[in-house]
Amino acid sequence: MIKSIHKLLVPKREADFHALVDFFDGLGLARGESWKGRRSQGIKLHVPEAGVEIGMGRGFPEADLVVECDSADILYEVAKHRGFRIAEEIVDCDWGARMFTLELPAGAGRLAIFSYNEDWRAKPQVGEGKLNASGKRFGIAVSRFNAFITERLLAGALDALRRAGARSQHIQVVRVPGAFEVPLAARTLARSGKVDAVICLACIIRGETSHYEQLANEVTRGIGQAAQETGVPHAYGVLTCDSLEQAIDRAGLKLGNKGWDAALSAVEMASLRVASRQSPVASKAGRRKQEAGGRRQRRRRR
Ligand code: INI
Repeated sequence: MIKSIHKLLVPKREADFHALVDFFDGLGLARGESWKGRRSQGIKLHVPEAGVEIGMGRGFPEADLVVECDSADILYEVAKHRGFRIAEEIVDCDWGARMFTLELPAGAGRLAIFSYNEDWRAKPQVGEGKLNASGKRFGIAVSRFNAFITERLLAGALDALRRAGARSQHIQVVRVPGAFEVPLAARTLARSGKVDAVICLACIIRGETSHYEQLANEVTRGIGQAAQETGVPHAYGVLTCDSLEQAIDRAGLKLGNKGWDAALSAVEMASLRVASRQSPVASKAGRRKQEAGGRRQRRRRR
């Protein structure tokens, strides 16, 4: 499973390093994992979607990186305001977009920025979350039973959250004895008003219990009910396997990591903000805290 793709920029001077970080930060990319060691330092700056585009023919921008945004005109103003070097002025493209080009700091190449015109694609009104966790808070309820597996699920979930831009201090982990206790811990996290989504991690193995079906059904039902009743998204990262080998495969080896997958679902659902702020059962205190948190965030963004 491929997890990410990044354009690598390695300037020689520290000043250029900071200039590049400030540049992408200024364009609104989310700061992700960073490190500073003896030999090197680095930081990842994320966008909700990335990939490789292969094209041939005419009409492509001459750039080392291409960014699609909601409004190229707004970013153009931002770029001018910040004194970024404009290589090509903003123009209408014959493929239904507005586009301009910037010189990257430190001679690191060129960046083309474009947005499609409103009427170019008849878009249906699709509500869809983004894989951007910056500013979002997460709760993780994880079972200690089969810790050999669940700790791998937890590591996968934390890795996914950090890569999506969540900050460590915005992630609260609660450990419980077994899968059966996960729904209650998840519901408690959801009702605290301190999280935008909850991730539930556990591992139930058929060979280890005669009441496998009942346990799996109850845990699934309990997590679903906690989500419905609190209005806070709950991601299901519970492995139900026939054997330990199957569990190992789904916890980071051959078949990916279910903790990672659940965390990304939580990020997407958190960004959808599904009615979690109008939960009918969330405690009054929790609601007040959530509302105050929302006001603080809005003030910070302005
Ligand atoms: N808990 C698990 O998380 N996985 C299992 O496979 C499991 N088995 O096999 O029984 C399990 N049992 C413990 C259960 O979740 C509760 O913690 C326990 O019954 C106390 O309430």
